[in-house]
Amino acid sequence: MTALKTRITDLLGCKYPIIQGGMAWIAESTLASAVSDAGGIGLIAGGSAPIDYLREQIRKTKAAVGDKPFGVNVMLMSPNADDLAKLVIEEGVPIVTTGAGNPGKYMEGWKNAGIKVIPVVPSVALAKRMERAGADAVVAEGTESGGHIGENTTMCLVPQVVDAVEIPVIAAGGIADGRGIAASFMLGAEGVQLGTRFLAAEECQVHSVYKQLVVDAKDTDSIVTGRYTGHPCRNVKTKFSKKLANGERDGSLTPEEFENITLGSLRKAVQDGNLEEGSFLCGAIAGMVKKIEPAKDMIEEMFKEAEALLNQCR
Ligand code: TUI
Repeated sequence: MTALKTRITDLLGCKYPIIQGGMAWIAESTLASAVSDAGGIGLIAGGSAPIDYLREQIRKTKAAVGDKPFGVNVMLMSPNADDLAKLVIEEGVPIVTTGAGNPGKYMEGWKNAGIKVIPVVPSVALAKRMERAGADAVVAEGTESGGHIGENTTMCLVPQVVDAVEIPVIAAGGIADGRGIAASFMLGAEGVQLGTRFLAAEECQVHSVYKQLVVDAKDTDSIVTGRYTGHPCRNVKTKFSKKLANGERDGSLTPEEFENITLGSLRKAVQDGNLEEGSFLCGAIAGMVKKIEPAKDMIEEMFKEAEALLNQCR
């Protein structure tokens, strides 16, 4: 069986049209290298750490993957986004994805440096703006995703973005197996981005408490908090996230108090497995993630299944 070839595999030079989500505090060189080595695109999360640490992560990944492609996600709400935008150019990073904002002011510099730029977008309007600004592709990310989310679902957003732009579209949000990949292709996507499934990769360095929460999650175990702050976030349901949701609902937490309590909560989840004060971001598909295994096994199994399903439709 041959791997699915699309404009995304051509553009990025990878075997499989799959990108690992640039999960803040989570996506570092060990996971990124494993995904890229397996034929996908591994991403390093930029924005959750000091520039020198990220430089080291980029160099480690480069050394591990040789000439295979990898990327960096630039989280645009990060206070060091400007420095990160320069770093990816200095370090010759081949692919940049962006999240949580409009990367317009960095586009020219990145394109002049030969970087393939793929903004994550939650709407048709932003997808069109990004195409006009010179994006090579977009990730259309549905509200099923973990972390900071938009409002529209993957099922509704992806085909509308596909219809609105000429550049290739990568689907994200609620995809964790070959069926999700095949469905994304049926909606017109030419690639997929997965975060939650890779939380359970052997190479993912999150605390074991975090991995176990994902593996144990059932369909109703994700919850969205923080809508009233303007930065809604999807998390695993825990005592902490339920307390936040209640405080938001009954008005006992002001948006400012909410922001203060959640400051640093992602680090507390990822590094300390702290159930009292940590935000364990995950997508709505966590209920389907049941096994901790190497990223390579996940990717190969998912594409075998997706290709078989898509062949049935030919
Ligand atoms: O960025 C993500 N997911 C994330 S970022 C993150 S770290 C964080 N920490 C605290 C507060 C907020 C984030 C955790 N998860 N996904 C991509 C994504 N981008 N989702 C939604 C957007 C987005 C939203 C608005 C992209 C562009 C946008 O544009 C607004 C504008 O300026 O037009």
